[in-house]
Amino acid sequence: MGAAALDRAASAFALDVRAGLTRPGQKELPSVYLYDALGSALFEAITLLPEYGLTRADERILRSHAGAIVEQLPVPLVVTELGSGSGRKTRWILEALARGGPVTYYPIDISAAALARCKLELAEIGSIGVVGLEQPYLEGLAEVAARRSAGEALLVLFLGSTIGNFERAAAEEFLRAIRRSLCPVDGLLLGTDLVKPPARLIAAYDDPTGVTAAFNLNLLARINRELGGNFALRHFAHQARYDETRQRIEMHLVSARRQAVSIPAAGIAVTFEKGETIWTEACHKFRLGEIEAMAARCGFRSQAQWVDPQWPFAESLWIAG
Ligand code: AVJ
Repeated sequence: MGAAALDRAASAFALDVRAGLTRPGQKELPSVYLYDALGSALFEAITLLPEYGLTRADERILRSHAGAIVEQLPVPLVVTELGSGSGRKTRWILEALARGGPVTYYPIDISAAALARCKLELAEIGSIGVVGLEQPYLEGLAEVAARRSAGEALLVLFLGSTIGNFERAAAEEFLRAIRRSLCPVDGLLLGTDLVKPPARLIAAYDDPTGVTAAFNLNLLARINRELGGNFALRHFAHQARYDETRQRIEMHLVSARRQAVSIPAAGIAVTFEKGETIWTEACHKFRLGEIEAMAARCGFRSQAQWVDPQWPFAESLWIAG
């Protein structure tokens, strides 16, 4: 990132922190800011926790069904992914496609570091060209759609249940925006975590080793590092709640006491009551029928669905129809 872009990004963070912590009622911070370098490393550690089965389920489905998934799509096919992740899950799809000839893969991510790691991970697979796009998802997708040549179909990957971080209405708005970049015959492979017993979900988001707690608290540490804040991390505690009506996990940071915090670069001083929380993330869970209905409302045809038996998670292939 150039100096100007860096300033812009830093001030967007400052503005969002300011807006989220000064709003009346529930204080909140956008979950995208959980993923700085340390937060991303902590999330990678989360994916190894025995209690957090989501990422392994996602990868198991892709590994076992990559052939069947790519068979549903026309060739030649260009693949793009919203969020490059580590490239580990995607390799199964790319390898299946590469058996039929050279493939171009466009990971889209706002993190240059994530794109670099993804390139490295996929480097040794022959006949796959990796072109990283350091852009927000929809801008990157528009770019990929513009670059592909006539006669090439596009497969968009949106894995890991990242869609679950959006409020339900915003999720559909986002899926409709994806649809607008696509042509009929293009596909969207959407990963969604499914509803499961609350105790299992709580264990996944409040693990006994405290990795998820560290992931959550790192957001306050990031505010201290980047915005000069003076959060005392010891006086906040990680909390995972399950909201049955909204079918979602919510992560909060609970203030252990009445306290004041100042964040100079955001131009604010904030007070917290004892027990007051900052809401940091929502992870929506889905039912199978709900996913099909969502496809229809967003301008897609639900073509096929694969579910992991060990950890209820669905991979859905939608066709822009
Ligand atoms: C990366 C958004 C899929 O919602 O499960 C993991 C993030 N937060 N543990 C999820 C997360 C706490 C994760 N996603």
